[in-house]
Amino acid sequence: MEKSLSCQEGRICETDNKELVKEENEQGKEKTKQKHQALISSLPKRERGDMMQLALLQYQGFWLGSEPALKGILFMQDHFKARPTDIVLASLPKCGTTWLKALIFTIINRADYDFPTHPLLTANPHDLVTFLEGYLAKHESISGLGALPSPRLLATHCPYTLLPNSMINNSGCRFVYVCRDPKDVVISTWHFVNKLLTKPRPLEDAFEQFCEGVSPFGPFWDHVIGYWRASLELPEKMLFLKYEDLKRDPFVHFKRLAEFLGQPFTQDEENDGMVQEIIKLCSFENLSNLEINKSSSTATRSRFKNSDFFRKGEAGDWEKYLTTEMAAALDHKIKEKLHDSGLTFTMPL
Ligand code: PAP
Repeated sequence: MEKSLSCQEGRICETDNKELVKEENEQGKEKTKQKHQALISSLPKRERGDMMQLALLQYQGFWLGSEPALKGILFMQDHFKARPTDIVLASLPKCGTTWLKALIFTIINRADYDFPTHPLLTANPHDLVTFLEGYLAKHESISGLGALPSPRLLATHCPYTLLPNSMINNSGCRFVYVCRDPKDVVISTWHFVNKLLTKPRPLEDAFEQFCEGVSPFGPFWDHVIGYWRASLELPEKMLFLKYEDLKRDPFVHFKRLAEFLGQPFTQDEENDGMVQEIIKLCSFENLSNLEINKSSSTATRSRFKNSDFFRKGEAGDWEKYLTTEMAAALDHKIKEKLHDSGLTFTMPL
């Protein structure tokens, strides 16, 4: 079965035209731009290695990953209107975003695509799911989002407390949040950022900053705790997942995910091996070996190559990089920060 992918690329859709009227006129846009620019230049900044564009900006307690990300979030707060059918994947960078984009896309569209001709075989997961703040920073307009047919699958790194009201108060709009052992997040982020630097950054520097709370969209603990608490308060609105759980037992957790998304696997689908097929299609081994993900960069993310989103795909790779003391220090910090929340990251692998 075939379905046009252009829906994710901003084709105008008549049924949603009413959302387009919320756009500002040119004069209003210019004013907003100036307001955002003034705000951005007043914010505390922290560098990460020798590339200025990678500097983090502190806004309302969070270190937002780059100036465009902040612009996108500000634009989202001012203009984004959630629909009751929206599905939003939220995460900190390097916690499993690429994997979950592939998975959720596959689960919710499984009636439309066959495995041998599946879109994931020829498109990177990031090109199948709209990254909200990236899209808004680039387009400075919500009309492309208004053009997406429902249910929209969107992604964000935005901290919970900075989300637009319409996402929080909209009873239908659902969130899937994925997080990961912070020790693996440090290592994964360090490798990723080094790809852009002319001189690799000492791991000790990156580690210290992370422990200080200065990491993209961090502090790590404040980001996870915002979504964790929301998942406890509103379990039907927020599904909180851990990368390590998905790695350990994909069958159980993919079924949970499908149920949460309102599309549980039927007994026939299970008997036909549908869950296993999805596990295989979205696996690190499969996706990272596809031609599309081996090297090519895309128009939407020219700074990074598709292959940059696939490194090891393992839980516990930090052991090869962090000393016992470093690991213990970060574990201690996380325990201290999360102590009364019920959330832990000491999971058996
Ligand atoms: P992003 O937020 O920048 O999109 P994200 O996808 O969250 O990054 O994280 C990338 C990590 O997920 C990488 O981890 P590593 O550096 O420890 O290897 C990447 O390898 C891993 N990853 C990507 N795709 C998959 C997958 N299909 N299954 C498991 N892990 C994956």
